[in-house]
Amino acid sequence: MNLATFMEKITLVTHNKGKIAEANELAKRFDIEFVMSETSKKLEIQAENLSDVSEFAARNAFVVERGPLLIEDSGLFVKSLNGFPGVYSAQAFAQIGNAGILKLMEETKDRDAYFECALSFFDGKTMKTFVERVSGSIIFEEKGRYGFGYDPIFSPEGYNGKSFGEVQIAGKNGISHRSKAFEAFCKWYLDEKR
Ligand code: ITT
Repeated sequence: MNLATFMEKITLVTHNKGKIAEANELAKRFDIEFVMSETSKKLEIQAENLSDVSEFAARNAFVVERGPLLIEDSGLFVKSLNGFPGVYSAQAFAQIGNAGILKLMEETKDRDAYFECALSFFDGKTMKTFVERVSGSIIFEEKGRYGFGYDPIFSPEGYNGKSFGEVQIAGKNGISHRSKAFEAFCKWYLDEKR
């Protein structure tokens, strides 16, 4: 007899394998698996907040996917930089990277920052977006070999200066912006299906 649990598969349109890994580690307890789309691309518009970016991208990807999908847009918001890189996080990471952010903050005492995640589900009719944050600070040097993006320079509240780059996926998922958004999505989705 096959006792394998039935896993619900949902398309996540992203090119970022780190996002898929974090989302799947979290979603396994809901018997949900996120599958990277091979057919569509996330089209990112320039907007003032992450949810506008993710909702636009979700509608756009649906034209190709023709089925239920998720898009996730995240960003790092640094208080002393007036919220930069924020909605420009992907471009800033590509252009100046973690070293560039640290350089911009060399003389800065106020290190407050947060990560935000906007996760949008769209099935052609229903658009549902979950926005979550994790607060913390920008440390003074890159630390750790786990995670991706800005993880080596961000220390969440209560971590005593340890960066997200120094913890494995399960640890980051205990408090991250992404895990909170995906958890809220999984609960909502399973509830909707009942
Ligand atoms: P997709 O757009 O294909 O989903 P991406 O990596 O470009 O992948 P975002 O636009 O959402 O994703 O992310 C903007 C930037 O913020 C990008 O450079 C990410 O590496 C970084 N980022 C997002 N979430 C992060 C996290 O949890 N930890 C560290 N950096 C993160």
